[in-house]
Amino acid sequence: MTKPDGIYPSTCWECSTRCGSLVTLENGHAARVGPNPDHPGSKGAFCVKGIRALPELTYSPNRIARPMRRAGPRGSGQWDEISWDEALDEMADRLLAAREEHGPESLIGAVSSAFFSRGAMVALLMRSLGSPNWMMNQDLCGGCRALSDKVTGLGIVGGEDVDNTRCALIAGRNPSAADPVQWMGLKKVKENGAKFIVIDPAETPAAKLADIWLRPKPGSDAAIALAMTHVIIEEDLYDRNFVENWTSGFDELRKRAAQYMPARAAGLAGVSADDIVTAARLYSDGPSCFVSGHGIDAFANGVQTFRAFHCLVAITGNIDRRGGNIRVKRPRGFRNYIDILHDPEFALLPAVAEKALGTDAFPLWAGPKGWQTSVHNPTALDAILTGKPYPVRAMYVSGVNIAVTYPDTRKVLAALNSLDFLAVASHMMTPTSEVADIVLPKTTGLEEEEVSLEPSAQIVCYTNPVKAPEGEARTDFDFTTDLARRLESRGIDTRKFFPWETKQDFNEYLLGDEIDWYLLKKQGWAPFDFSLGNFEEAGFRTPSGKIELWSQMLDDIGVDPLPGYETPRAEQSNASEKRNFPLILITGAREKTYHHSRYRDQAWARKVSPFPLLQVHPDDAHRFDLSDGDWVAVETAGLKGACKLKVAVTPETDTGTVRTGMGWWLPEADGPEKGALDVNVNVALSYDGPWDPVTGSADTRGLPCRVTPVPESEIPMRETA
Ligand SMILES: Nc1nc2c(c(=O)[nH]1)N[C@H]1C(S)=C(S)[C@@H](COP(=O)(O)OP(=O)(O)OC[C@H]3O[C@@H](n4cnc5c(=O)[nH]c(N)nc54)[C@H](O)[C@@H]3O)O[C@H]1N2
Ligand SMILES: Nc1nc2c(c(=O)[nH]1)N[C@H]1C(S)=C(S)[C@@H](COP(=O)(O)OP(=O)(O)OC[C@H]3O[C@@H](n4cnc5c(=O)[nH]c(N)nc54)[C@H](O)[C@@H]3O)O[C@H]1N2
Ligand code: SF4
Ligand SMILES: [Mo]
Repeated sequence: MTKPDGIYPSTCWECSTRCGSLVTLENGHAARVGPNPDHPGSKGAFCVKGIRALPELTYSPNRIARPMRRAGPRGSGQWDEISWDEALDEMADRLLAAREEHGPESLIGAVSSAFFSRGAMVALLMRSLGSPNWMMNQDLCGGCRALSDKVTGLGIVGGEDVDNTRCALIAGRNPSAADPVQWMGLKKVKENGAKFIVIDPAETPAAKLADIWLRPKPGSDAAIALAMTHVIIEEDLYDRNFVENWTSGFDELRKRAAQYMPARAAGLAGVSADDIVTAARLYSDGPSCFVSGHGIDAFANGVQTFRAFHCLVAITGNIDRRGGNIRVKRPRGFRNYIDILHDPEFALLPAVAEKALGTDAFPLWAGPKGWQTSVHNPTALDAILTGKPYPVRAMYVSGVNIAVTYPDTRKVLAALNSLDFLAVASHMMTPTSEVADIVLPKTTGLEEEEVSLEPSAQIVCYTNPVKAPEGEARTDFDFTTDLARRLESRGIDTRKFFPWETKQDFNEYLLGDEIDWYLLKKQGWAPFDFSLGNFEEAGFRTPSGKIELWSQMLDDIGVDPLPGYETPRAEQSNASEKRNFPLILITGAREKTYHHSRYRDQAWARKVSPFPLLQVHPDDAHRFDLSDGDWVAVETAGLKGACKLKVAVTPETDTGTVRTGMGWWLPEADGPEKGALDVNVNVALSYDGPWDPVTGSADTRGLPCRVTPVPESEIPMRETA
């Protein structure tokens, strides 16, 4: 129901930064969305996606208004609008038909992460049908960081106290584009005298402000972190007290780090040894805050790279102190979505849970002991295509655009097209929903209620459903529970997994008993009590009960228990590969206007960022005879396909390294792929490995590539839409 006109404190739900917002309702219309200056988490920071993209998405003529059923051949673009009853009954029948014919594990879900409530809904729906299989895209996102954090026992993901730090170590992170709150905080502490150490092959806005900027070869960061560790130990700059009381494996780490003398690491990473030494001294003079990002995650050595940095954070005692990396705190009784998935009450029988695809190879990632209990995506895609180790025939996708955001677009589309049944919940038609059998219309962040924990500010945030949904859109909670009830009436015991009647019940269940609901709703956030450095009381969740510099959990699965460096992918190439693929590709550089594949139909965004760009260093432009504005085809050594991008000649990227974004497709283009086979960088990437031995992450950066001109007749777009 639309609320009376007025100004409502809420939380922007477009990304995991969760800025505090103020939504103005005028004549029942969300006329303005803007920052909430009184919000203790975001402190008035906000971005254009919250101001422009969210309301525009909500009122977009492109929004899916009603459930739809495919009316022609798959991908033909022919749809019949149907009622929710028809859509959910058909979904229940088709999922049960696949289950009957091929077994419960032939059903699979897909979602972006368990961070949002839809993640829990997808996983619980699969479980209620007896399937342990659901994909999430965290192997491509923060999965390596999360796993390293977990096996090391830190619990610091999201707890960067940049506001109070004296030194920020910013590695593989471009906060100016990715996170306005973090970026505002960083700029402010810098003005107040804090130091920046930036490790990034690109000259980002943070690198421009840096006291020391290390420009490594992509994928070589572990060498730098280990060398910094060596210097800090050798020069006795570590926190002896903290190490003795709260860590294990220090001697082993010391010996490992001693293999990375600054001169050697400098050679491996292509940076200066003096800079490594200066960075180590600066970082040890804390409190220092490790600010990490996707640039050192999501690649085949991501966990070991993060382990090297996480051990550095630990031996300098920068854990759970002001200005350092704060351990995640929670209100009493609070549960996040991941807690639900690990709660025995919602568990499958062990024999069923262990069937999750990829559990054998990646037990700390997939299956019952896995980080979020999901599957290894490439193994799941292979199962869909080959029927091995068992058939996977029906899929439910919610809140992820996998035909654009997973590597190897052709393979992903082949897998989706081969399914017996595909249902997709989305706001608008995407390359993923175009090949569905049933499409479900979703509410936006102005139309649904969400609660979530903000670990860096120690508050709980509230997203206020200020207006009634457009058309017949419903929330993920609402229609998934409805579907579960329909499955129940068909004889499946889904109630155990969906005990809540309303979203409000569900949110109250998550909140526990400390948070004041009234206050939360009224001001859009609520504080809770917490203390820093309570190691005695809270402990560390590792086998030894300490921070494990030498990791028992990694040793148990046959992975190096100490952080290690591995020769980057591009340097492992043989001579002929180096000749054929002379450049190194970085993907994923964020654009302020877009959130991954979202908002690609919004005119203002396309005006600001009209083209998918490939940054090329002036030296390489000269070497390969490329000019600003040329259209080129980028192919990687896996030879999966070619992505067409427009050259931007700039010294922002390093010599020998070309850098692009991600998420491009063209809502206005013909065919079900809508440009996903043309301008989407994932068409050129492989998902077939090498994989990180812990998370199964594939390389989305550091890839050997080549760049060739695109003939005039094959240029995919002329100007803005
Ligand atoms: N506007 C906007 N904001 C977003 C998003 C969005 O799509 N749009 N997405 C959100 C999400 S889900 C995520 S995961 C984050 C991602 O945002 P970030 O965590 O900042 O990640 P990236 O922009 O992929 O990469 C950060 C930096 O890593 C560098 N890099 C690449 N390879 C290497 C390497 O080998 N070593 C080092 N040291 N650096 C390297 C890149 O040059 C880049 O400057 O952004 C979030 N915020
Ligand atoms: N090559 C390469 N690939 C990458 C990356 C990279 O750097 N390089 N980055 C990776 C990273 S870090 C990430 S996080 C992923 C992002 O991958 P995705 O999660 O696929 O990205 P989005 O474009 O945000 O897709 C979200 C979709 O869900 C819909 N949606 C949004 N909110 C809701 C909701 O509440 N309910 C439902 N049902 N639908 C909703 C949106 O309309 C949109 O279609 O991409 C990964 N892929
Ligand atoms: S950074 Fe932008 S999109 Fe993300 S929560 Fe804040 S305002 Fe919303
Ligand atoms: Mo991400």
